[in-house]
Amino acid sequence: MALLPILEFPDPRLRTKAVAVAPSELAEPALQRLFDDMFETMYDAPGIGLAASQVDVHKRFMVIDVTEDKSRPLVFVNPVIGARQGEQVYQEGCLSVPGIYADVTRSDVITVDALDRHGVPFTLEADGVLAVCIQHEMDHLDGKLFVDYLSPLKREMVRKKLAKARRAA
Ligand code: GNR
Ligand code: NI
Repeated sequence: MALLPILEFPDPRLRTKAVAVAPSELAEPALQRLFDDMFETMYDAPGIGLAASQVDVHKRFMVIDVTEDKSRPLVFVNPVIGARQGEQVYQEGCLSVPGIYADVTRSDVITVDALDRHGVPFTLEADGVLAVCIQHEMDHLDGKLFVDYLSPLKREMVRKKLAKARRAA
């Protein structure tokens, strides 16, 4: 197991659009190890989700666990949202935008189709923070960050704040 470095805004690699995983890749030990390393990295951070894009792997998968006791680790490979209902506002953060929090409006209830880590298809209806997290991670796979929902001025303030924090560190 290993902790992986997480790319941080405004790293241009975070803008890469991830490509679909071929189901045969799921038989590769290296990819299974990467899932485990992503869970370890996410739990260590700590965070509730981590997209492959954030660890500079531009393939369509993410790991999520929104429980307090790490009891529901979920892997989503090639996720697609099939249905959405309503809206919710949630104060989001992101491991790639450390220390920044902002309200984002997203769908309230979603139905997502994906493969699990072994290539078995599943459908999940999600609401609340799980629905927020799935949408946040799927944005990463498309090269999108939650700060993109802010005004350009606020996004520039975020960039400067992170640059200053890095200089201080
Ligand atoms: O750990 C995380 N917390 C979080 C809180 C509110 C909305 C979304 C998230 S996801 C984030 C981890 C992360 O950056 N995933 O990409
Ligand atoms: Ni994020």
